[in-house]
Amino acid sequence: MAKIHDDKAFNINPAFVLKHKPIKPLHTYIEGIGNGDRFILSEALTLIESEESAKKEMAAELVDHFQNNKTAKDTLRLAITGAPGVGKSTFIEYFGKYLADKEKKVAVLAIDPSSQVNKGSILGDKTRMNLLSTHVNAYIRPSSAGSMLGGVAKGTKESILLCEAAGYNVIFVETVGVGQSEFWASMMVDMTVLLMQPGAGDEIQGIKRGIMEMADLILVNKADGDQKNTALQTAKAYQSVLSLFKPRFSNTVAEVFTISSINGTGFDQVWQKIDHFKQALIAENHYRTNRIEQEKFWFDAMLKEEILALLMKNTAVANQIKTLKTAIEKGQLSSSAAFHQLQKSIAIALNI
Ligand SMILES: Nc1nc2c(ncn2[C@@H]2O[C@H](COP(=O)(O)OP(=O)(O)OP(=O)(O)O)[C@@H](O)[C@H]2O)c(=O)[nH]1
Ligand SMILES: [Mg+2]
Repeated sequence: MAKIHDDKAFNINPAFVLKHKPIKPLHTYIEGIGNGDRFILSEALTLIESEESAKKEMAAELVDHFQNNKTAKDTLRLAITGAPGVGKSTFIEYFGKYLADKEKKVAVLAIDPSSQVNKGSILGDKTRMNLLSTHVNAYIRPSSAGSMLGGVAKGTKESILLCEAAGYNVIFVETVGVGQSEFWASMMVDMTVLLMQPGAGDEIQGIKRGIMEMADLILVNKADGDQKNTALQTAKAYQSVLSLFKPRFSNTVAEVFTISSINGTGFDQVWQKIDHFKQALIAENHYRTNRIEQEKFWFDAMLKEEILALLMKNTAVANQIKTLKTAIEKGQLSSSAAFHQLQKSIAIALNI
């Protein structure tokens, strides 16, 4: 009976059961992922998201293994950004299906902001992607937004690598669409696609110039029904704005197209553009160098984020921080004087 109950729980709520599964030996994950086993892949991605040190270590070994034994070649990583409600999930679902029907192996790493509230245990309808999730060539993983680095689930970058090792060659990353998440997402992909609504100017859509500058392709979505002509005009307006920006890579040009995600209009043109973009990156060796630059960027980002957590593990340092904060609160110390004192303790702790 208990077995049946477990199976039911597995179907309803995969995250719940996976969290409690014991860690398997490294070779089981390596072989499973290498064979494209989705269940093993899902378990491995859960290890990446875990806060438990044994699981984290196993995840790091696994990521290391695939980083060093590049089985995946010529994959394409795409960030899909844009304001809330613009149609990111819809685009990924329909365009993903379009690619999966063409025998591309599509993985979707959707970042579900609502999972921060319910701890990633209940997948919202929005991230379920029913059409795509049942496709034999697709894999969908709504990440928990619980542990965030700059608005993007911390493990998303590693998750991309494992999906590629499992044979997926087009990876979509859907951003939360708030704050800095577009920037962080663009730092883990080869190409950034920005979706826009027909009609509204960029100030109305809350899209900042910086986000437009990061885009390699702008798609004015919902170019169907009454909105079709407006979408065409919007695309023209964005195209003229884009011409003011320098392309991100020397031999690429950012463009604006209109599409309808629900009708699939414009998908051929979008795919052609994406494929040309990738070929252009490969031709100039940007494809590889950009990914290496990104590795350096993430190392720095993690260094900044993690170093404080590491220091706080030293009791003397942690206690002094507490004491100094109290002194600042009482107006006895300025922040720079306090930091100066702290520097000495850190130097002792690190033996430098
Ligand atoms: N008419 C039309 N509606 C669309 C199209 N694409 C998306 N929509 C609708 O727009 C609404 C929002 O779509 P989502 O895909 O959830 O948008 P999103 O950008 O993922 O939203 P968040 O994840 O909340 O930021 C839904 O009601 C969709 O049905 C389209 O091409 N045409
Ligand atoms: Mg969405």
